[in-house]
Amino acid sequence: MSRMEDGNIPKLYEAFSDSFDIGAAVNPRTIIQAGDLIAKHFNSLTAENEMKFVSVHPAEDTYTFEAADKIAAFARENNKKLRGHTLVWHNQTSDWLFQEADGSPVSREKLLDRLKSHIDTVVKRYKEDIYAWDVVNEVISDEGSGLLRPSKWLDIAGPEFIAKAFEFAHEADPKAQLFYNDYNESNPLKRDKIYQLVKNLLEQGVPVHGVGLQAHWSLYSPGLDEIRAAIEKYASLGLRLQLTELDISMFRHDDLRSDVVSPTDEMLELQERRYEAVFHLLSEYRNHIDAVTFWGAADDYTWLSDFPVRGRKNWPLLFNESHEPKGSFWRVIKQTSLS
Ligand code: HXH
Repeated sequence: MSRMEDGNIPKLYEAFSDSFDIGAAVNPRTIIQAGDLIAKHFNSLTAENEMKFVSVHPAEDTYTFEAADKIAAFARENNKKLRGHTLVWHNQTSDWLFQEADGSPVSREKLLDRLKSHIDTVVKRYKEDIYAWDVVNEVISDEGSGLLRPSKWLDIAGPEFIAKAFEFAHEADPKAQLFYNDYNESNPLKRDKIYQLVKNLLEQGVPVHGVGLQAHWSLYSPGLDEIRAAIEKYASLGLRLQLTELDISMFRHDDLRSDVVSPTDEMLELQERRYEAVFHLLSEYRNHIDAVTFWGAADDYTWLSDFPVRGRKNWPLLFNESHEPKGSFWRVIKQTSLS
């Protein structure tokens, strides 16, 4: 794509300015390698990994904010909104948090004290930058009738760690919008459990303001009817909704082939149709949805090129490996007045 041609490409976020913000997950490499693309097309950013517990708080007395600060500075310099991701999670969380110096488990009280201190430090640091936090990520179990996923959080603190996290975050920044965030959010069984959790929190007066639908989808699932039903169910709680980590994988979740080295024409065409249908649906629910954030910017770097098959490329985003708009980009733009 030459610089001249770039002038004819509408800015993605401007095309959706009547509907919702358009975000991208970024990291210190992508803000350099794809900085122009990110600055042009997205008006909201999320740090892919750099604000997670293990990244900012590797030891009890050590906070490491360099990478997160770079992302916050990039957002500030380019007038982008910033979402915080994530305060409480069972992954990418430092082991020290759950242990005494001798390796024995900490008491409930100590774990909750540490949680408060972590949330206070991180949320206050980015108070001027971050308008919304994913406070609790992925605590619902995928299968079976049990509500909460087994975790050290649950073992040590009991289910109240969830409400506590929202309360601590609200105390640290009363203006921040606080989200519960999860994947498989459109699966009916998990959807109903997420709904139940958030409803219980609201009934207890816990400060939860939104549900984040991660939206790690594929060409094949979930169905549009399931996405619609999930949006309606979460919206019925009176909360704001965001798609927080959207990507559309070329592979079914149980497709573990490792010999596909470039997207086939069929994959690209199915993806175009899927993105068009998804954004058509999202536009219909724009009164409930405040932001749609992609989990990446362009296909040259996506976490899906390592998950679930290490080293297998995937092409889940709207811009190709050369940062050019894909057919899917134009189908998404087609939903808007800028087409
Ligand atoms: C997200 N998890 C995280 O929120 C984000 O922080 C990270 O950068 C990328 C993705 C999504 C996810 C959840 C579970 C998972 C893989 C990805 O693993 C399983 C998925 C299905 C069934 C079992 C495990």
